[in-house]
Amino acid sequence: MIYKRSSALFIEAQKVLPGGVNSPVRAFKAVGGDPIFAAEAKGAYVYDADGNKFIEYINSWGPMILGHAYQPVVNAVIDAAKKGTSFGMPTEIETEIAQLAISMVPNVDKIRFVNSGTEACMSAVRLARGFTGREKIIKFSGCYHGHSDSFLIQAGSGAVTFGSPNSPGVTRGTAKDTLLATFNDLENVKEVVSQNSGEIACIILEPVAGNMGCIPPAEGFLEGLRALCDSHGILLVFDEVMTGFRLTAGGVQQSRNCKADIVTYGKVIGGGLPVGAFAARDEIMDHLAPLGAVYQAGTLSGNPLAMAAGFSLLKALNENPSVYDSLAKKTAYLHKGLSEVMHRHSVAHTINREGSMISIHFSEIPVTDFNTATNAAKNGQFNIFFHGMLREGIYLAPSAYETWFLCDALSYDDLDKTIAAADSAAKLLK
Ligand code: HOZ
Repeated sequence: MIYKRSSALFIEAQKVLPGGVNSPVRAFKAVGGDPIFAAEAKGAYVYDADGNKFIEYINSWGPMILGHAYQPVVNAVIDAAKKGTSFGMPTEIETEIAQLAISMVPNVDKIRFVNSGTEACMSAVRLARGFTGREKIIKFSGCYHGHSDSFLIQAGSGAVTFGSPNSPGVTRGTAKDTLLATFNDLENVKEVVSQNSGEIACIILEPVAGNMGCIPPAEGFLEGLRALCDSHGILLVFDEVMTGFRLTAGGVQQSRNCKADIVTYGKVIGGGLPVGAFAARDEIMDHLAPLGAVYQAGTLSGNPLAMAAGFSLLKALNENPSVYDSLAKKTAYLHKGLSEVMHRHSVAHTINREGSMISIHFSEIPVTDFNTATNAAKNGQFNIFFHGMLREGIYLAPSAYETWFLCDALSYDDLDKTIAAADSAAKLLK
């Protein structure tokens, strides 16, 4: 493939944007080479600035669950834009999407819309602190909750990809209130809780981790956290920015039958426009301004274009719940195909999958937490595989720490092409 135009665009971009991008992972620094500039996308395919076509598994890092440029979403955005792009006043569509979202998700009474997953998680923690009157939080190494200061401690995603899981700029004062625990290790969490008895406002986690590759929770882990929180007056916060409305309509709360106290959303809930949200029962949400004293606000929160996009995507999912089954079957098919390829070429690997999220770690030992994910990422195999796949027209997220997201626009023929591409790429691996 020729990337002449993308390379030229990257040269220009670097003069005016730090690293040529507005979000670090996109820069390809982790995998080497120049980033590919997207020009347009439809369904399961993205077309770059040089006209190359890719079957892709980023799907805007999650939102495009029904594929790119999904017609009802496009129509909703156009219709909304014609009526005005932002008012800074309440609009009817905000209540409509809130009613719909709440009806799809278990255990929440009210929802507040913001502009990103980062904002949602940042606000959820403030709410947890305001509600409990406590200051410390527990997060898990390798979980990523956006880039607000409290979370850039052993963070996954781009933060670890670029070697700054603990970012400079985060003050010691902030860092000391974030306690770290090991994902899937309940005993470790219990220890942290007992060492900080009465001081912890919340435990926040991605209940299916997606920022150290895909790592599902071990049997009993979420239930154990729930019980621990209940016995210590701690709020359990599920960051469902990736998993919400994706794994099932009700997210991990529904699929794993485990209730959280506050849930954060992003990605699918915005239909590909900048939307985040956090939701909880009335007794918690009513602490939020203007009802309560915990402050949170935003000029573009509940933006009519973003709400229209999110509403039409949620509506489509709500009206056709079989899409989750279809996605899970496609993901299982891909899993099987990839696994056969890796075995055929004797490549040490672990594939983790949950619903329509999947990732491959080039490790022969199970990948269950940040340490095992990091050990797998270190061997450089992913980068070779990534470029091998790209050459075959398959666009994966450019980091060993990111999850692949499937969209339902993918056909079985696309999946077969992906498996065939993996067969070629696996030949390059040691
Ligand atoms: N941190 C995001 C993935 N987990 C990357 C977002 C982007 O670059 O668009």
